[in-house]
Amino acid sequence: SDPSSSRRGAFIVFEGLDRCGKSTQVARLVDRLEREGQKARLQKFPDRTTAIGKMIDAYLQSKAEMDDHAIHLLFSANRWECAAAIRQDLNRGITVIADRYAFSGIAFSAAKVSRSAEMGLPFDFCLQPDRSLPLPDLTLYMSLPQEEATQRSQFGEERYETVTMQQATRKQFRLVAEEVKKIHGGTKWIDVDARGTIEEVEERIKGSIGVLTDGVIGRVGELWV
Ligand code: 2DT
Ligand code: MG
Repeated sequence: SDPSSSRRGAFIVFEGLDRCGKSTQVARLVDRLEREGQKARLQKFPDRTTAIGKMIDAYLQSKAEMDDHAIHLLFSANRWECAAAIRQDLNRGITVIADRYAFSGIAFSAAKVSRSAEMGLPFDFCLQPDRSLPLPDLTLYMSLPQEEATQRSQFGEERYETVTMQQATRKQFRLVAEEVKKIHGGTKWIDVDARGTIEEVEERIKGSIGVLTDGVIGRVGELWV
């Protein structure tokens, strides 16, 4: 029998702070794969098109207020409502490229400084709702020094787009990376230098992904399990 039939699509996640070039690179990668005749699709998180996504969108635009725990759970629920389709596509041989995932969920929520306490939500609390979601085969963390991120362009108007919040989130992303390496091993998370031109960064990403987009052998794993 055809050995390639046992391969499934790869689940590749892009993470990073605002203005690191994530969305540009994700779009270019999906374009390239399609040009090469591979089956690939983009999955944006938050997916603002669903009913839950619309609540998240209102919150991010400060059109709605919400308890920190409640919005954290909505971000996770937004992933859960897409989880079955991701798994199904992977098993059909489609490479799924995600623009943000559970790691943004943890880093941003844990970075919040509430008025009542000097800390964000407890790290463990932030981790739990995403437990057993599809496990990314690779997470590319696009790493950009704060000064360079600030130079690239002004932040937008959305909640979290402040230097204070970005710096706190940067620290939490380090802890998230440690957790991924501890639970899932060192090959699942790669820091990519996001400095330089779009083409330079694209080349680095291509090198990090390697042959993953040719397909993966083995079942889709479960996050934090
Ligand atoms: P975009 O600018 O990429 O649309 O993200 N966020 C994202 C969270 O706080 N929790 C999550 O689970 C996810 C996926 C990061 C909008 C903002 O939402 C934050 C930035
Ligand atoms: Mg944004």
